[in-house]
Amino acid sequence: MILPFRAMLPWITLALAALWLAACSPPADEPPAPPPPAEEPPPLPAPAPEPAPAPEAVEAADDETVPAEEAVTVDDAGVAQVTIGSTDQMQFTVREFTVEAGQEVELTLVHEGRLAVEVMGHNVVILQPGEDYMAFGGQVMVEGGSMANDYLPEGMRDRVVAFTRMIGGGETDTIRFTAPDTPGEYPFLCTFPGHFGAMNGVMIVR
Ligand SMILES: [Cu+2]
Repeated sequence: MILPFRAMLPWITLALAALWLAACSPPADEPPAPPPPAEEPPPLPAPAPEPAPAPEAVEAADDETVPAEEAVTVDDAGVAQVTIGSTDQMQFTVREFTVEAGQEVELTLVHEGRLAVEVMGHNVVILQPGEDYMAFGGQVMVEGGSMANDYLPEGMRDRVVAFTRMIGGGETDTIRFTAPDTPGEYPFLCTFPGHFGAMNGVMIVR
């Protein structure tokens, strides 16, 4: 049956009131509304950026060291040709090379950097076997090493097989000497103050 609107009004009002009550005041025995769902988990962190390339200095030190077996070429006259690079990062590019006992050796030191000799000077000083390059390098200053004597005091030169002069960025120095007749390990170093800890190597005579 169809009631007139006026007759339905109280019911409608009641129903609306009930809805309003239900919406606004949940029954006491109902558990509290669950907390709103947790926020969306934060997005995964973006993939880490590519690591920055290592500074050139470090790469140069590691990548440009010439293997001992490639450090020497023998020319038509039988002379062992050795080129040792040196850098503004205080590194030798050759840390070991081998020559024959009594062989003629032509050794070229190249300063591949740009810094002046007073700041980043390098030389190659080859010591007698049994010498300790750390002890020798430390003694240079005690014995009066200076730019004037290429950081190789006169009184220490009898402990040396051969040596280049001290050079700065862009310079080279070539020396020629006869490899000792005694096979063994002949340490070499740069005698510029503070360099011998990083700038050292060994000439092997066989
Ligand atoms: Cu040096």
